[in-house]
Amino acid sequence: MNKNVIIAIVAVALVAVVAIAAFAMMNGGGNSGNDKTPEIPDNPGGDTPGGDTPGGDTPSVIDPVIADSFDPASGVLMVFGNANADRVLDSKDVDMVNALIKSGKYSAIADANMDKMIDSKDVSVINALINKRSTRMYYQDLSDGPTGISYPVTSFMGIHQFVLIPMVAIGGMEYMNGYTLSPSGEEAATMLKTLYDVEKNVNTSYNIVDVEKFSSLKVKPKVILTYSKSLSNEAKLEKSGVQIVHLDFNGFKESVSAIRTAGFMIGLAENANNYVKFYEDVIADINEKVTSKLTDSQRKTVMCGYMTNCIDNLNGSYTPMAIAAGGKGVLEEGDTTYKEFNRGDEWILSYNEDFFMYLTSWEYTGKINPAEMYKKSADYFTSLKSYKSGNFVVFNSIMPPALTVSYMAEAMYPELVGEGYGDSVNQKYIETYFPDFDKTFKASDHTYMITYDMVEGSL
Ligand SMILES: [Ca+2]
Ligand SMILES: [Ca+2]
Repeated sequence: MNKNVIIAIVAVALVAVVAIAAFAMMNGGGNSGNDKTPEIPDNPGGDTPGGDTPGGDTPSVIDPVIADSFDPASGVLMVFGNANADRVLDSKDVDMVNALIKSGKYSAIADANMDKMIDSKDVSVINALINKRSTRMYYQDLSDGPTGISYPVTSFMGIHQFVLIPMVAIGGMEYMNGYTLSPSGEEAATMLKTLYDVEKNVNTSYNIVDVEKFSSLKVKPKVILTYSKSLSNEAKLEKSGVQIVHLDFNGFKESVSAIRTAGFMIGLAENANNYVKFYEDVIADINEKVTSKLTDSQRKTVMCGYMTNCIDNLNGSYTPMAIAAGGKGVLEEGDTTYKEFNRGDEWILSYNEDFFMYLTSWEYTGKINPAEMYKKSADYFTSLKSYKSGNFVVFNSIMPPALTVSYMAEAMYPELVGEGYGDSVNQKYIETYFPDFDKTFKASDHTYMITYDMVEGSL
C-alpha cells in the first residue's frame, strides 16, 4: 500500500473537517428534520451571503457581511473583495464595500488589497478585477491563508487529475503550460487525452514535480496549481520563482470553491461557475428525488473504503459523497480520515451498515473485467453485513465527485432516481465538458460502478 497516497489524502481531508457540518446540513443529513427542501425559491427579502440572484433585490440599506475568512465548504468564491461572500465578484461587492466604508466597519473578506483597512483602494481593486484588468489580487490559500498573486494568471501547471479535469473542462488548457500526473493516472483519466498529446508532463509521481523537467519547459509556468496542502518538493520549487497555489480540489464540496477561485484567477470565472453549477444541479436533483422523500430512518447507512483496507470516516473524501447521495455515514469523525481494517478485526462488524462503497480507479473508457475488479475490491470485506446482503458496490474513483455521487445514489435508491441514473449524469457531463474527447462516447458502454448483481454469477 502506498502510504504517500494516504498521507496526501489525509492532508487534504483534514482540512475538510469543518466542511462536514455544512455539508450535512445542505443534504438534510445529521438533522432530525425530514422537511429539507434545499432549493429554496428566491425569497424576495434582502438575502445575505450567497445571494447572487440576478433578480436585483438590493435593499436600500445594505447590512454588511463581516467575516474573517471564507468558508471553503460553502462553494464561495475565495477572492478578497468578494465582500458579500457569494459566488461572484460584481457591483454588489462594490456596494457592500461602500457600505462598510460608510459604517466604519472592517470585514477581512472585503479587504481586497489586504491592508487591514476598507477604503476606496479596495473599490479600485474590485473594479479592476471585475473589468479583468491586471492587478494584485488576494485569494484564500488552503495552506497559506490570504495570499497575493498577480491577476490574471496567464501560465500555470496543474497537479493531479483533481486539478486537471476541471481546469481542462473550463477551458484552462490555453493557459496550462505543464502538468503532472502519475503514469497510472494518465492511463486512467482518458478524458484528458488531448492533454497527453502535448509534451508537458513533468511528473515523477503526482505529488512531486520533476524540477529538471520543469526548468526545461518551453514556457515556464508562473504558478503551480495543486490540490493538497503542499507538494513534496515545494521549497525547492519556490526557490525557482514559481508560486504554488493550494486549493482543495479534492474535497467534495470544497472543490466547488476551489474550481471557482482557480477559474477566477485565470480569467475564466464564468466558465468555472458554469462548471460547478453542474455539481450543484446534481446534488439538488438527488435532494429532490431522494433525500427530501425519505425520513432519517429510511436512509441507508453507508461505509466507504479504499486502498485495499482503509475505511473512510466523516472527515474522509468519500463518506461526504455517500451522504450527498442520500446515505448516512456510520463511522464518525476520527483522528485521521481513515481507519485500517486488518484481517480478523471485529470492530468493523458491529456497524451493520446497509451499503459498502469501495472506491478504486480504472480507465475511464477502458474495458475491465468487472468480476475480477469486484473480487479484488471486496477481498477484506466479505464478512460484512453489506457484502452478505449483496450491497457491496465498487466505484471508479477517477470520476469527478458529482458523478460518483450520482452512481452512489443509483446504487442505494434505484427506485427513486431510476436505473441508469449514474450513466445519464455521466453522459451529460462528458457531452458538456469534454465534447471532443470521444464523439461516440456512451457511458453505458463502460463500467463505472460494479454491483453484486452484475458479477454474482462469476464470483
Ligand atoms: Ca460577491
Ligand atoms: Ca484595504
